[in-house]
Order: sequence, then C-alpha cells, then structure tokens
Amino acid sequence: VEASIPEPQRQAWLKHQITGFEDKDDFEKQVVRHVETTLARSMFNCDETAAYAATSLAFRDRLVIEWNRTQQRQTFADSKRVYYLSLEFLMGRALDNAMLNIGLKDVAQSGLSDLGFRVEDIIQQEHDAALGNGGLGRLAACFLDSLASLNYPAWGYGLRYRYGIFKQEIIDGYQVEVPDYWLDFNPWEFPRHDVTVDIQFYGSVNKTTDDTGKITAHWEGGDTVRAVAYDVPIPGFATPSTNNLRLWSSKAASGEFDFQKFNNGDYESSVGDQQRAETISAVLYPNDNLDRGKELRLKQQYFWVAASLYDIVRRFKKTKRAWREFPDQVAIQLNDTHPTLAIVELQRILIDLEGLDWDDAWSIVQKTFGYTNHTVLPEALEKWSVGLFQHLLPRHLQIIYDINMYFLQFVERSFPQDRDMLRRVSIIEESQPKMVRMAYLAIVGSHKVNGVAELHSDLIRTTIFKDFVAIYGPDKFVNVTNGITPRRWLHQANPGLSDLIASKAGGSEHFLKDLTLLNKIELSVDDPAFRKEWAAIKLANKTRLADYIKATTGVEVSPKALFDVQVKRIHEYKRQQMNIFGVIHRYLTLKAQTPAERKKAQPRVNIFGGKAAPGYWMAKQIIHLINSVGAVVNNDPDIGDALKVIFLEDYNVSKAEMIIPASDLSEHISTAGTEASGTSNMKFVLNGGLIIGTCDGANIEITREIGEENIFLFGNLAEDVDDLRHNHTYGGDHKVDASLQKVFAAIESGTFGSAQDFSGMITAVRDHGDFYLVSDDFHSYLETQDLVDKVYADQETWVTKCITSVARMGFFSSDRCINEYAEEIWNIEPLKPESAAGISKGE
Ligand code: GL2
Repeated sequence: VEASIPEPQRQAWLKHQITGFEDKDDFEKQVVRHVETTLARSMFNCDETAAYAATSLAFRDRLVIEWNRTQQRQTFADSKRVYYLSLEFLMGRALDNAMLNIGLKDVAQSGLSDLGFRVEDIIQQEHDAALGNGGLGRLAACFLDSLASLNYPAWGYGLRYRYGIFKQEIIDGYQVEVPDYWLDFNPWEFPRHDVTVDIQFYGSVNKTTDDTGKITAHWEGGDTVRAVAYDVPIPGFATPSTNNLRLWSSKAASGEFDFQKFNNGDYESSVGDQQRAETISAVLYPNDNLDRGKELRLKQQYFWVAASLYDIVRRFKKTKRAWREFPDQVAIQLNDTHPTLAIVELQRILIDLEGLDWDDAWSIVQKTFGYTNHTVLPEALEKWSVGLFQHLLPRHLQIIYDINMYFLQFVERSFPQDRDMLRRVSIIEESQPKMVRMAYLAIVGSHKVNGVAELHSDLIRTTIFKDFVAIYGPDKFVNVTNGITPRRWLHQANPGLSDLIASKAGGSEHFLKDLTLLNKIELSVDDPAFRKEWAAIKLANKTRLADYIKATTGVEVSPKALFDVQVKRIHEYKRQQMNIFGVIHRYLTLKAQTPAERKKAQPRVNIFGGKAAPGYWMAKQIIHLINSVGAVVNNDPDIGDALKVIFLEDYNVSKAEMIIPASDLSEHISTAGTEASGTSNMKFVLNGGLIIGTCDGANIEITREIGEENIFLFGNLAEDVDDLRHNHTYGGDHKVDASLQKVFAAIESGTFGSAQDFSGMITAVRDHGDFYLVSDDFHSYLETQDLVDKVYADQETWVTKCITSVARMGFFSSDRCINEYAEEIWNIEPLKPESAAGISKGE
C-alpha cells in the first residue's frame, strides 16, 4: 500500500506528522485551541462542560494518532485477530481512563489548574457510556482494556444504542425509569459514514440448480436497513496500542424521506421508514439475566451480527487468502448467546455467497467461534420461536435446520441406544410453538465453550450441557474465571490506595500490569506506618461517600460506622430481600435494647444500590421495601448512628468507582449455584473491603486465593439446593426461620408502611416454596453478620485481613483472564509496538 504513493507526496505527508501534546504547556495550548476553534468559545465563556470537551479533545487527538498507528501495524503484520462480539459494553467514563492509561493525568491536572479548573470537576462532567445492564457488559469493557494493554490485535463489535440503560430515579421510595439520552456530545466516537453495510430482513428463499447439479439458495426480497459504523478508540495502559470498538447504528437504507407521501400530505408516514430503521439500534433492552423473546431484540441481534461479519469477512478477503485459512486469521468470541446468529451467518456467507461445500464451510465455522456461557438460570437461556425465525430470517432457519440435521445424525451414530438423547439435544425444541435453543446452536457451532468461574463451569458440564459433554468429550468445555481491570478498579477508582501499593510493590505502577506483584504488600502487613496510611485512605474514601450520601439523600452517616454495601442489579437470586430482612432484624433487636446496650452495638450503614428491570415486579417491591425501611430507621431517634439504611439512586459505573473503595463489607449472597461468577466481589476485595458471601460463583476462588479466614462465608451449598427446594414443596410443612418470622410480623404490622405493598416478598418465602432459600440461609446469615461486628470491633485484626486479602488478589486481573482466552481458545499472540516499553511513566 505504502509503495503505491509517489515519493514527493510521501515526503509531504511525512514532513507533517502529527503529534499529540507531551507536556503541560503543549496540553494547555491544545485545550485553548479546542475551546476557541472547535467549540467556538473563549476564556470568558469556558464553563466546566466546555473545559471537559476541550480536555477530551486534546486527549482524543493523542489517542487517535496511536489508534491509527496500531491499526496500520496490525494490518501490516497481518496476524490473527480476535473479534469480541457483545451486545453490551458497559464502558462508563472515558476521559479519566484515557488520562491514566496514557500516563498524562498529572500533566492534565496542573494544566487545567493553570486554566482555572480542577481535574476532578472536569472528569465529573462526562456522561457514562452505559451500554450494558450489569456484570456481563462490564466484563466486556474490562476485556477491551486488557486486550489493548496486552497488545492483542482485537476489535470489539457492538450496537450503538441511542439510549443506554435507563436512568433510575427514586420517587417516594419507588423506582422510576427515565431515558438515558447520552449522545448529545460524545467526543469518543468517530462516525464512519463511509463504512456501511446493508442488512436484509424478511423476504423469501429460492433455490436454483446449475449444470453440475449444485443447488444454490438465494435469499430475496424483504426489507433493507443500513448499518453505519461508529468507532471508539480503546487505549491500552502503558503501551501505545490503541484498539478499536466498532458500534453499529441503524438508519434507513434509502436515507431520504418519501417526497411522494410528503407532497400528498402524508407527513407522518413520509418519515416512517427512517424511524422504523432507526428503531433497531434505539434502545438497550434493560433485562439482566432474563430473556423476553421480543422480535425487535432478534432484529438487533441479526443487524449487529450481520454487519460485523460482513466487516470481518471484507477485511479477510483483502488479504487474498484461501478460505481454509480463515480460522488462522480470525477468532470470534460470542459473549453469551446473543451473537449466536453469527455462526449461521458465516455458514450462509460461505455456502450461499462464496460457493463453498457445506462440510468445508462448517469446519471453518467451528474453528472460528468460541462461546462463553454466563448463566445457568433457565429464564435467561435464549430461545426464539421457529415462526419468528421463518418470518424474519427464512434462509437462516433453513441453515439451522440443516446444522441440526447433521448434528443429530452424528449424535445418533454415536449413541444409537439412547433414543431420548436426540430429543434432549436437538437445537429445535419440539414444544408448542417450536423453539430454537440458541445455547445449543452456540455449542454445536463453536470449538470451545467456557463458563466464567470454576463452580459455574462445573455446573454447566454436569447440568445444562451434560449431554453435550458426552457427545463432544470434556475438552470442548473449559473454565476461564472472570477478571477485572486493575487500571479502572484500583488505579482510577482508588488513587490513594494505588499509590500506597505502588510504594511497596517495587515503587512503580508496574503491578498494574502484573497484578501478582500485589503479594509484595503482604511483607508490610505489620508495618505500623503502612497500616496507618491504609486505614487513613479507607477513612477518606468513606468520608467522600458519606458526603455524597448527605448531598443526595439528606441522611447523615458517620464515616466511622461499618459500611456494609450491596450494589448490583436487583434480582431475587441475588437476594437483596435477605439483606433487607437482616437489616429489619437488626433494627428490631436495637429497638428492644436499652439505650446503654444500643451504645455498645457496632454502628452500621447499610448501603444498597441497583436497578430493577422495568417489568420485574418483585425486584421493584424489594427497592420499595429498602427505601421504606430507610425512611423509618433513619428517622428513629432511638437508633441514631447505630443503624442507617441508604438506597443510592442510579447505580452505574462511575458511581461504583466511588462506592466500592468506601466499603468495609460487601454482600455477595446469591443462592448457591445461581451467580455464575460475579465480578464486583473482586473489585471490593481489591479495594480493601471484606466480603460476606455464599459459596457461589467466584466467591469460591476468592476464598481459595485469600484464605478462608479472610472472608465471611455462610449458607447452604450448591449441591444441596435441589433437595432443599424439593423439600419446601413436597416435604410437609415448610418451616420459616423464627427470626425471619419476626421480621415478617413487623412488616405485616405496618412498621414500614402499608403491609400490602410488601406481601409478595413475604408470601414468596412463606407460601410459594421459597425458591431462593432465603429462610434456609437466614439463620446462618445473621450469625455471620454478628461475627462481622465482632471482628470489626477489633480494627487491628480487621485491617490485617484487608491487607492480606488485597495482597492475594493478583489472580483476578482481567489480564490473566484474557491471556487464558488467548492461549486456550483464540490461539492468538500479542503484537508488540516497537516502543512498547511505554509512554507511561509506569513502565
Ligand atoms: C452474568 C452473571 O450473572 C454474572 O454472575 C457474571 O459475573 C457476568 C459476567 O460473566 O455474567 N450473566 C448475565 O447474564 N449477566 C451477568 O452479569 N447479566
């Protein structure tokens, strides 16, 4: 490519190589330039919003230069790339992250200060990019950070939703959803109006036979919608590598509105096509761990998958390689079953458009894809009705039927004696109506399937995918325990702690790239000066959160109290109801005490946060109860500082960055066997908080790493859950724990407002089988909370546990996790830039 440009032209281009700012003076110059020219403002009307915009643009300039170089480097190297397909990327804010990953936050800080701004205030101006629901979407964002930081040639592919996850307001104790229009000003995306793909829907299939007898299918007619690419640069930490996240936006293929209709006075339908097309990428579905089977969702999935595959195939075809080399150049990871149609789409491209034989094509497909399962909850496993498929994607349905036929023939040959096996593993569920089981399709079309924590990977092998292990053998099913990026979740969220750790872990930020170096701080666990600093940092983080609580809720909490935090999506399986029942129990106990006894009690602040899916009635009831308990407890003069109950509105990534470093104790108390991994559990421990939790998800591996003396585990084990559930329903009368009954009695007597408002939560436990085993675990939960109080009273012991735990958290870096994917599943190598030694002071 380079050679095709004549020498004089080349020289002219090279003479004017653009560089980003390097020092404070340069930074200020760039900010002033952007304020005055890009924003058309001046020092007289540069408010914080404008200062944020100009600062972002100055950093963006730097990023874009490295981003272009990285893409060129990857193109020239022509080595294998990984494509991470995810319907959710919960990125949060970009500016702070860019400053830190590039290593120029201190430059920005002093530059902004010269210009009259505080860097913290400027960072706060940014709207979160909230294109995800919870853990699954945030995991994808952590992965992008690690992929870039480790110099892997990688692209993310997702949808550019006009509305991300809704904004939550709490009004009179109830959740109210407000649209999140976040694209007003977004300096981090680059529209690529020249990169478009036309995507087909509906229509019909015709088959033709050529002279040789070969049959070809033609998918014809139907609607077309245009996908437009928007690119987001993803900076690596302490490396120039800057990867690309490509998000697709939908618009009408024609681009113009219908003048005929307009002239005839039919104003509304003249823009109808446009609006219908734009609807596809308009909103993120706000359900976490729940599949609702809506047609528009399937349209979103195909739209995104087809555009992404077109792009990937186009890039591959430029290299002029033979098709069989495709899997040597391309690895595609399916983040959950949402992109499973990519398997069918690639098969369609290869056989219908490129003319490959079925078997050759299928072998390429299987080698290309890997599938990550993120849940065993049956209500979250995607199924689409055959009728819907037939209507929306008729050719894909045919291909699915063929995939299934070949698969079932293979199964029948291997298990001729097990007739029922075919029914159990068929991609088509013979129900009324018939359904396509997306997880089964994903397994059949991939070469590796992974769970996200050890227990979870064991569970999928022994329960939901058991038959497939028998069919394919155990090697296809692997575990890759989730991880988190220490850049955002320690360095950015908790700079005080990050600096203190750096001073003990070799004196540099290198531990942020090799998190196992955290173990160095264990040598300082008895150092009084270190411990003092440690405690001071935690107190400062708690004070900051206390100020925020005061400012947003009006409630005054003491930073000296034990901060007990449960922040995550509201879900019955995550058991926020058990937590609030425990809080009510504590309140009743305190009320029954004398003032002298109450004075001796360990003061606690119970902090909750999290969104309920708009249609999840029980989750909304839980939010309402938490707020109602808060309203009573926080205003009860008998109680004072002994107990406060706070619900923080609109939990999101940027709030997590403030809340997590301020916790003493966090709750990860799902019914055993239900939480695939959890990732905030890792974030809390990394920030020097302890966990109260069940033997579930990654809690188990956290325990193994940090030692069981450093975690408060309680409750029944996953292996006992089925029997317990069975007993609730069939084992005679289901006995509700006595202290829980007292809690119910208090609610039912109207202590927290109208008893009726909360009756669903009570009957679920008492009368409807207590599916989530709240009653079974309640006693052990309360006992363990008492133990927490006792240990916390001895601050020396507590701090020792915290330091020791942090020291042993190295395993949970998403870098370790990504390296495992790269080796076990993708078979890709990093592509180091020549100057990988770094542009950050850390390296
Ligand atoms: C989830 C799991 O519930 C959660 O335990 C896990 O940590 C994440 C990431 O692997 O995936 N699965 C899921 O559907 N959502 C999750 O957060 N939404």
